[in-house]
Amino acid sequence: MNIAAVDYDGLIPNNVALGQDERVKRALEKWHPGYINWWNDMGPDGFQESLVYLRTAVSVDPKGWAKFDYVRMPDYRWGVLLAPAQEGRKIPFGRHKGEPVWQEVPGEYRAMLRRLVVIQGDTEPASVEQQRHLGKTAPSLYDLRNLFQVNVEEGRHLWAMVYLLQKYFGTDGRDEAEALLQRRSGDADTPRMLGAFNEKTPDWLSFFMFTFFTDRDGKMQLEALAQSGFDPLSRTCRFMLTEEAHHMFVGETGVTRVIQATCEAMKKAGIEDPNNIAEVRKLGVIDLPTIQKKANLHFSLTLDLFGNEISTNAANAFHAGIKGRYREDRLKDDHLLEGTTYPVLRLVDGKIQNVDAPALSALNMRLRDDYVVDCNVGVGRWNKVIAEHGIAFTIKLPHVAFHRHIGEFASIKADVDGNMLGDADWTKRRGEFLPSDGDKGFIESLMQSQFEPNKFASWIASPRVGIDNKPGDFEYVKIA
Ligand code: BYC
Repeated sequence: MNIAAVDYDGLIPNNVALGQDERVKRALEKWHPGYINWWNDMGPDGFQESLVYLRTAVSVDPKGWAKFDYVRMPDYRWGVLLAPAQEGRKIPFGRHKGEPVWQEVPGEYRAMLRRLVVIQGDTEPASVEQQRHLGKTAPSLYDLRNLFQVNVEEGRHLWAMVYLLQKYFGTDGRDEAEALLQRRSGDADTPRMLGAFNEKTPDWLSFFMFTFFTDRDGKMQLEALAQSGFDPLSRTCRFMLTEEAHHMFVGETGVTRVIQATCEAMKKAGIEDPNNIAEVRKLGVIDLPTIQKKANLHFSLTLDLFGNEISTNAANAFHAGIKGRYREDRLKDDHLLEGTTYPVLRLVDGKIQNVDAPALSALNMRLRDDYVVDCNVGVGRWNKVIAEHGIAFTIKLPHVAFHRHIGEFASIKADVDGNMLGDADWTKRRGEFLPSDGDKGFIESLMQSQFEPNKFASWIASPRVGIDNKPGDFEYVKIA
């Protein structure tokens, strides 16, 4: 079969020859109604009958894998798509380095693999749940469409993980697939597994920050899993990364456009001081210090997703050949990491200090460091826009010890520069670093829908180009 082409004949589009795999096909068909019920209950609120100009994967050929058309979201063809197999691929790291990749789950690593697949799977529906109320306050039809594109693709990523569970993990996999539809973001009794996925996404600036920062964690984790010696996981993640790129585009350009609207309005009104918050807000745009606070919040929440600084889980997963480093295949070392060290920021004698730790135990940190580098590239592009307007303000990522709930720094309070604060100081100064109730209230007051083609809310600039090269007045969503 031609792996690049996707079979659209059955209920579940796929390029994994589901038609010849009766057991898995039946299992997925049985899971399908529960998924659609979940989508109808927890997916975008109020737009299920609207026609949305969405891309759907029709191939896994990197040169042309998607087609665009109007679709009602519940009719979106969620499918199972794996990147093509690389012939002769070998396990790239760990104790099995150089052995042929596994096509079945090795018994000894079953529990570890299942846990990773379940955690990855859990984040996908969680983000859809977090974003379900945003449609009603979209700043434009263009943005509304992008939100829904992200949502349907996160739904597809859930399918990707559920396929792995159903195909390779027997009864346990089936139970885990069910549980993925039962947990709910923010629910007191059955929350999603990782902290950041139980937070609210209350407004569009949060959505853009989330897709910039948290989807980028998704990219890093998927890149690490794409290196896996378990080939079906690697191929699944490789194709997910193709879709993920658009999500980060939505985040990066979204925040850029917010910054641009602010800078343009300030220039027009002759306001030079970015800290003149009251005057800037009167212009119907979001002041730069508040944008900084939102970045502080979403960056710090996302850092928690990298787990503990020193992690036996991470060491075991690497040693086993299950989860690699960011772009492991491009790194030039022995890919075993035994006896080597990696510098990790830790809390030693009450001070934040760099300590050399065994490289295997420090893998979460290595991935987090790569993540911070990647974030800074995007932040640099935001700052370029501010500089082009001649405004003296620079957005900075806060220190990694700031506002943490997982790992070394969960036990302390620190400011955005990494200076430790006592509880009283923290309480007093919290509003300097993180959005205050007043900031939240102001942002909320701006969140009014703008559903006329080619019109944008005051607080966000129009995009440079349309999706699928459509002209500015294109009706990206036909609201029903
Ligand atoms: N919240 O040894 P440690 C995405 C737990 S985003 C709650 O450091 P490890 C997306 C941990 O589970 C990417 N608990 O853990 C983005 C463990 O508990 P148990 C999602 C946490 O395994 C936007 C214990 O603490 N994918 O795709 O080294 C939209 C010890 O911790 C947290 C993945 O994350 C936390 N934040 O690292 C849509 C990839 N952190 O098992 C989608 C798969 C740690 O001892 N996951 N704990 O009871 C992993 O690779 C790892 O499990 C983690 C944690 C990086 C999450």
